[in-house]
Amino acid sequence: MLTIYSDDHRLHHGRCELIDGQLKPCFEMPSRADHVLQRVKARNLGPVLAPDDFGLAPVQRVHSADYLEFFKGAWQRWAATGSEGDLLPFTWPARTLRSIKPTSLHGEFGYYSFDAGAPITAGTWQAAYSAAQVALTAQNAIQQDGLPSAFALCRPPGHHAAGDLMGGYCYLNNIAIAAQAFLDQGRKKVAILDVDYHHGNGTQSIFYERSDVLFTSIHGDPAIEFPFFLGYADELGEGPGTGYNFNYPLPAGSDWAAWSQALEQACAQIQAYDPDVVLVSLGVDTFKDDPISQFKLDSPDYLSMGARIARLGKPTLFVMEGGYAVEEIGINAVNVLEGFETV
Ligand code: Q9C
Ligand code: ZN
Repeated sequence: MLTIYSDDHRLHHGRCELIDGQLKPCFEMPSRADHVLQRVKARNLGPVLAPDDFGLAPVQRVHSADYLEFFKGAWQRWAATGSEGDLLPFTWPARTLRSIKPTSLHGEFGYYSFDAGAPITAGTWQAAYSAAQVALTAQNAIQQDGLPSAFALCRPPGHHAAGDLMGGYCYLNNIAIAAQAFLDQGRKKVAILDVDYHHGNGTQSIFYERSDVLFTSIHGDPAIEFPFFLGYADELGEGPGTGYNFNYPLPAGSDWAAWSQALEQACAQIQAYDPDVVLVSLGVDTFKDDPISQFKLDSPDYLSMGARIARLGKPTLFVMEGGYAVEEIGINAVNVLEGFETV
């Protein structure tokens, strides 16, 4: 399988996040991508190529112009104040407040984010831009070159980012950008399968009112898990999108036996939809030793996951999302890809 990868991910390295009342080093760190790349090479998965540059137009198909302008310029505005720490938001337009856009940097950041988990550093824009290009290059390999599958080794991840919101370590929604590119290039129906431990709230919201993108997600029950405010089973889409959104929230402690049952249901929905292509939000934070998650998948389970996805029989684009057990992230992610290729 072809892998697309850019060293630019290294330009994004947040210092710390607030977790359990303490500031701890960011779980979403550069070594994550390094371990995945290392494993891709160790297993001879296939060629590794740098991304092409498709520019901002395909990114603008998913994210609003004002959001992109804010994100692109935020670090310069912050640096101009003489500040050296990461730029972090800390006030949001929650209930009883107005969803208006203030003019100050921190006001605007609150407007364009939903949590404090997406720090902006000097290189965050460039890293996120390149990650989107990684996804677009892998998409192009399937769409233009006719490859049956490809792996976009994106970092930072993307599935929590909505059209004009960052959060949950995500800035640009790489998989949504790739999905939209398929549609813009003539595909009629695409299905997204989100297997990250966390609900892909950004991806869901981007396509919630549309029938040309089927969104399915298996994740920790948002009643007890981030992102808390989206990802419930009764979210089925709206308007023309009604019946094209399926969430499978699972309890803490879910193992492969429980998880794979939800996968069967998601695959049945995808099969019934009969998409032209399948895109997989490949998070491996479902792993039993993940430091911020509560599922119990083991490394061999990821081979089975890949094999099941392959049996859908569709061109498939894998897009890297979460996974914070850094030592095992490469084994687990590449197991999905190798399991896919055994079918
Ligand atoms: N108590 C992705 O996997 N906060 N994002 C975790 C844990 C945010 C995860 C707090 C988790 C975001 C792409
Ligand atoms: Zn996750």
